[in-house]
Amino acid sequence: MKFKENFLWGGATAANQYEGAYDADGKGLSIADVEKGARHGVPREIHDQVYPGNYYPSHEGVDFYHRYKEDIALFAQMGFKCFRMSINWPRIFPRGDEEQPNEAGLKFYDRVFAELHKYGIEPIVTLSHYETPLYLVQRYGSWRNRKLIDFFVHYCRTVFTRYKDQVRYWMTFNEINETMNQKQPWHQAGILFEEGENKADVVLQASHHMMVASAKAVLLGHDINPDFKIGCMLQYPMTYGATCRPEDQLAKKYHMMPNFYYGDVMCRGYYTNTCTAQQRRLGGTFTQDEEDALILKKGTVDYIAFSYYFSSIARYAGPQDNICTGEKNPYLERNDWDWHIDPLGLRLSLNELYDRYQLPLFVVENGLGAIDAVREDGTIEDNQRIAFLAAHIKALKDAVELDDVDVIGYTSWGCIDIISVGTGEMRKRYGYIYVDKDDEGKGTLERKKKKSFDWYKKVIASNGEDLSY
Ligand code: BGP
Repeated sequence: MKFKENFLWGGATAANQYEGAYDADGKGLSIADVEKGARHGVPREIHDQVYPGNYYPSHEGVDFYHRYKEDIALFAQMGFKCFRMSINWPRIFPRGDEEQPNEAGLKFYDRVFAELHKYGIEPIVTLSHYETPLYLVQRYGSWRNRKLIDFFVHYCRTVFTRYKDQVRYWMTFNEINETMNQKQPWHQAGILFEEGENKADVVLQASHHMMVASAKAVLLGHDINPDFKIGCMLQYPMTYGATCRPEDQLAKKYHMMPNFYYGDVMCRGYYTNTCTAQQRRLGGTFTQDEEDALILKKGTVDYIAFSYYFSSIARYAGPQDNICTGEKNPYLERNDWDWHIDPLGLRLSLNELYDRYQLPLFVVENGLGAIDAVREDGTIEDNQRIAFLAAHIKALKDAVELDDVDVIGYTSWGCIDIISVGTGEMRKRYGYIYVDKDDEGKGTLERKKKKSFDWYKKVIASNGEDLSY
């Protein structure tokens, strides 16, 4: 096997990190809009509203809202076949529970999709990428509440209908599995645990609602346009047992269970033994409506989109739940944010996912967050990024050519520098295109091509054959 002729090469972004214009043209607040900027090792503060005098990075992003033409023209120069973006949910439904959508918000995406199609670039759209309307969190308790399913499906119906001839590839919830992995699943599910609340119950209940919502969206989407391809989106944390001690391999299995929890339901259509075992491990319960089993069964996804940045190690540290992760892998280097650099881990991830689900895969996030220096002459020699991407694309190629894994496309993360989700920083850059903006939000927002720009252009032009640099 080789990369298919129509392999989808491109780049990926998310509205909350890219668009800005957080209150323009009737947009409501999303959960990202009340998150302050921070830095490596310092968690981002989450507010209950926008307080003057604070820096909230999403408010301006890097202003795609006003600069989409310039940016898309640059993507076209690189030869992008596709572009991953998200629709900012509260731009369409400012509170989230309205009957009527915000026409001005819809018009913005009309313009963006038209601009992409002008260059033959296929939009790949995430429906919910950390942009749950804040009002739904405050009024309804977010995904704890079953009502969110209807609000989400109504939003999906609106955008599916409006863009049925502009968008073919959709994905429902970005990194849905992080709902179970995070201390506070704020980004994924709009949830901060309340005092006295049973966290396991909340996570299982919210996850159930999100997975039912996703399945309903799949069914509805196929109804509106049978050509739609609707995927789930997972963060894939490639994990190695710390040693060949069998207990460490068991620790690896335990570490992966929360991730397969979502994959199994969304791809296979039911709570598998991995899921029920994981529910028991967490010690939580949740309620289901009678119709849910059938919806989950029928609304399985068409493909699996996933993000891959690094690998981890799991070590067995006592009975069952006691897995210790976070160890450094002596065989791998790390980036400035301490993430292991592991291209072979991508090939292994592709194999593990394909072996388990036999569904087409789409690598929708991968890349190196690094500090880029602009030289006096204005050039940016991001050699480290090129080396990272070349090695990862080579691993992807091996998965396709040697392991016969079915892959639809590859969109590297942050193809233009955008706000980091983890820290709100700008200096953690992923792009082929530099944006003049710093961690305090200052800068001209001017765009500049980095050295990787021409390199990626060559990769795309050769359909992944020429990775040389
Ligand atoms: C993923 C998110 C993205 C993106 C990426 C990089 O988890 O889906 O939104 O931001 O991680 O993370 P960061 O921005 O913290 O470097």
